[in-house]
Parts: sequence; C-alpha cells; structure tokens
Amino acid sequence: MKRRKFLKNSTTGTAALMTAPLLASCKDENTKNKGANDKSTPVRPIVVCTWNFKNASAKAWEILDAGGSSLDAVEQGVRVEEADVTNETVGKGGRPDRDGNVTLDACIMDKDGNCGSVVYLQNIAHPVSVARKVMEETPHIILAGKGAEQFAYEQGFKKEELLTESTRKQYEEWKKNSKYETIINIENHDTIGMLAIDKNGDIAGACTTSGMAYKMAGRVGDSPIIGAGLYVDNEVGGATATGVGEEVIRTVGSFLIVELMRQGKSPQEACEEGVKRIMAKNKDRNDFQIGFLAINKQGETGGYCVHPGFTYREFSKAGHMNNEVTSFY
Ligand code: SD4
Repeated sequence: MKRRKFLKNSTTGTAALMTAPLLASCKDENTKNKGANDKSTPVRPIVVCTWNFKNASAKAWEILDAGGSSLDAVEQGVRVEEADVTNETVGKGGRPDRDGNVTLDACIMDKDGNCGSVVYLQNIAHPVSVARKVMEETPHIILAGKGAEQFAYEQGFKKEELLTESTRKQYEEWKKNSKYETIINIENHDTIGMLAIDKNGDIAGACTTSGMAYKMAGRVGDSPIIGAGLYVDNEVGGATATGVGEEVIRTVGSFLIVELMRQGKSPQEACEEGVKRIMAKNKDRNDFQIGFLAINKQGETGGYCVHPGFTYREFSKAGHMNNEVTSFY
C-alpha cells in the first residue's frame, strides 16, 4: 500500500558528533532547518548528501563556512568517503565486480554547467578528483577504464590496491554461489551524492560509488552519468540519486528532478515525481531501492525513495541533521 509520511528527521549519534573536531563550531539540532522552508530567505551556505555521512558533510561544511566554493566543498566532502575503507560501497574498500576488480564511477558538476566524469576506473582511490581533472584539464566530459586510469597517472594520482582484506574475503564467499542480487539499503549507506550552495549562492554537486557489488565486468551505473546520478543547474537547483542505477538511467532521474523544480515543484515534490516515474515503468517489480535527493536555489531540500530506510544529511548554519525521507511503499 502506498503511504506518504511527512519528512522526519533525527539526529543520531549526537554524542559522537560532538567529539568530532570538524563539528566543534556547529550545533547539532533536532529540528529541521527552519530557514530552508522560508522562500524569502535563501539558505546559504548549505550542503546535503545522500545517507548519514557525518564526516563527509562536515568536511564540506568546513569549506563552505570558510567562504570556499561549492565545487571545492563537494569534491573534498565526498573524498572523505572515498578514502574510508570501512565504507564498502565507495572508493577504496569498495566491493568488486564479479571478476574481483574494484571499478569506480564518479562525476562532478559546477555552477556553470561544466562537468567531468570517470567510469570503470581502477586502481585510483579518488575518482571524484580525477573527474574534476577531466572537467578542468581536458576538452572531454567522460573518460573510461584504461584511458581514465592513464589520465589519472598523468595528473599525478598514485596507483593503489582498492580491494581490502574484508572485501576480498566477502568476494571469495560470494563466489560460492555467484548470485547477483540488488540489496535494498545496503549497509544503510552506499553511493554518496552531495549537493552544496556556497556563500555566493552558487550550486555544485558530486557523486561517487563503487557501483553495484558483483556487477558484470564493464558495467557502469547512473552515478557518473550527468543527468542520471547527478545534475546541477545554477538557476534552479541540483539533484542526485542512489540505488539501482539502471532504473535511474531509464528516467534520466536527476535531470528530470531539476526540470520539475524549474517548472515550480519543490525539491520534495520533484523527488516524489521522479520515483513515481520509475515505479510506473516497473509495474511488476519492486525489489530495488532508489533514493533521490534535491535542493533548490533557495536552499530548500527534499528526498524520496522506493522503500523506507533512505536518509540524507543536511548541514547549514541552523545545524546538522539526518533526515529520514518518505517512501513510495
Ligand atoms: C549504481 N547507483 O552503480 C549506484 C550504486 C548505488 O545502492 O547507489 N547502490 O547503480
């Protein structure tokens, strides 16, 4: 049965948060950012990211609060998760494909509509930074596989083993049955998509992932595809996605959500419509999760997902919080 709840929020792990040095200057609040719903007062700076990535959002906030650009904020923010080997869905320590290779997808987009992306990148721990180099140093937008890796080395990135002891063991275990399954809310965090508005009111976004665990070799998801896993239009807002990328690509989800906001929908309404479009194409199936997150130029935020469990973290002067979003089911 379809049910709609109002956006809830929770501040989990407040005690742990208070010990983190990055957060020392910010208060942790239990209430939704009030300014975010007041259309007359744009909320800036502000950063939001998929799931409750406290350290990543705090890093981005540190940059925004110091007057840095939204582009730097999202790059540096998502790098925190790329470096965290305990996060087995992003960057180093991400789960491999079915041949045992860790292949990473990431993209970044700035206020001027410039964008860069890497797909199927191996042996490099920070795909988002390679994506930024593609954006800034090449005439192209997407580099794939060996070409992307070669470009990364030319740009000074170091070769690294991305498979960890933990993911290697899980892979060996997986090989016993070799069954490809899309797990809903894996680890309760997966791909990180981040959207930020800086003090100038400029919007940027980034998205990075190791993709679906045990995917076919060569598979690329939505996360590095501009318009699918991420889209930013500085006049309107930005959107990002997590979940089964194939479904997000079929609706060009993030672009759709930004266009719906351009037509007057709130971020919340636009995310709901995005999920409904996906479900309309999946009348016989609901065994997958999709979570959309959006922000508009005013700093209003919203999210919606197929199944309960998806959350997004929001960080502004009003505080930082983990928002549970409403779901289609
Ligand atoms: C993908 N959207 O590769 C990514 C992965 C993800 O939950 O978000 N997993 O399809």
